Amino acid sequence: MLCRYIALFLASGSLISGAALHRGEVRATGLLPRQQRQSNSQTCLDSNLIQKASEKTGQEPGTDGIKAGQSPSATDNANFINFCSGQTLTNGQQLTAGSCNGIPMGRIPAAKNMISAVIVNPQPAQQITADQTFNISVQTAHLDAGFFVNPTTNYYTAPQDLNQNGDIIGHCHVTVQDIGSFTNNNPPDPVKFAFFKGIDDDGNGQGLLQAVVTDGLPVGIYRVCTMIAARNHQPVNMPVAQRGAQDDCTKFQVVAGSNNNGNGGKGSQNAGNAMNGKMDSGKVDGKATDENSAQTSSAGNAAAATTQPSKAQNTGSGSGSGQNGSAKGSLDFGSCTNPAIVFGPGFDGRKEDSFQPADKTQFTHGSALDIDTISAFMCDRFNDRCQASKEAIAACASARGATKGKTGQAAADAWNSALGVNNA
Ligand SMILES: [Cu+2]
Repeated sequence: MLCRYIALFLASGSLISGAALHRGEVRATGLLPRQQRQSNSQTCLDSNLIQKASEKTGQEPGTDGIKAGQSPSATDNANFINFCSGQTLTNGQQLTAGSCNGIPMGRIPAAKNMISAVIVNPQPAQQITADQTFNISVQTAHLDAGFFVNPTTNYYTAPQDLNQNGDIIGHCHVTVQDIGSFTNNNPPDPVKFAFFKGIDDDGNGQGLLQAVVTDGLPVGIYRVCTMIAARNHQPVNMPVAQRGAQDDCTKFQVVAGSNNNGNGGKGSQNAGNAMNGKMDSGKVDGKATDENSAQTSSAGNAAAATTQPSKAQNTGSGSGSGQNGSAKGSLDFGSCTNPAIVFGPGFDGRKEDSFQPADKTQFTHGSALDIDTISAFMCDRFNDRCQASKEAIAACASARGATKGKTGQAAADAWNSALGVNNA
């Protein structure tokens, strides 16, 4: 349905392209019956929403900011509402042959709400053992994470939107590609990736998001990047061009066996060979049509796998004092990846602040007003469901001790830092 009488609204009175008219219909005359106007109004652009800037190329003499070398902008007097006319519409699908999407960009955050991210794990050049489950962790700021629409039917079907704090509502993807060597100067083929995951939860509730790479990766040199998105999977739009990036990438190495040091060079040499055939190893076939295809189902089963992030793999980099989260990864939580507790308002519809597990999938417990209820439950889970290590179970008990006499956020902080999942 296209608006048939939009010309009425255009101050300039300019005509809409003939394509906007239904075949056989008479061009709008301004004499349409009232009833018909009302039924059409949903598909008409309000006249006060027309952005006049789109009428100009930006290269008109005397224009602000004009410089040699700039391109003229395409123009349209009606917000490009019919831009996709005659083309394949995206219409909610991930069309590998390409398409045209006519959905508006939506709400743009203030500069103080711009998204930023850093990959916490793996660290740059970190060596990870091949074929062993590990986590990709991303600390984000100003992303209201955990909002992830159906990627099969609603890809790009709605504009970017903001929450009540002005932060973009959406989620983060992580994508891992084999790059052969740390100094590879060839852009990797985006169709090929070794691991991909759209992270559909809000992690620890404080911006720390995780994806489990179940059964790890083959030997190789890899690049991992974030691709932060609004709710309908579109790349996020920011208010100013000059800024720090919203995404992060880092490069790391996957090495064979348990030997950590000394064989680094060998590992990189092997990587070149390992690269061939990796993509048809069955780990990932680069199926690009389904957002969370390759790894979502296995990530969902990660409860059955063992996660051992970065243990003994930090080659003397930073176990320094007071380093935020320095204990991270030093405890083996078994199949449970995120034993953090969060404190705040609105859990389970509560008005008052309360505690709850950051990951309610792994720790299936509702909110509680006292941390003890949650922490006791979680320590039980360490035992029976997560099958955490003895050390982690002991740490759980002492983390409960650490919360004694504390309330609110201080109690949650004490718990999280005792378990090395503190990232506030
Ligand atoms: Cu997505």
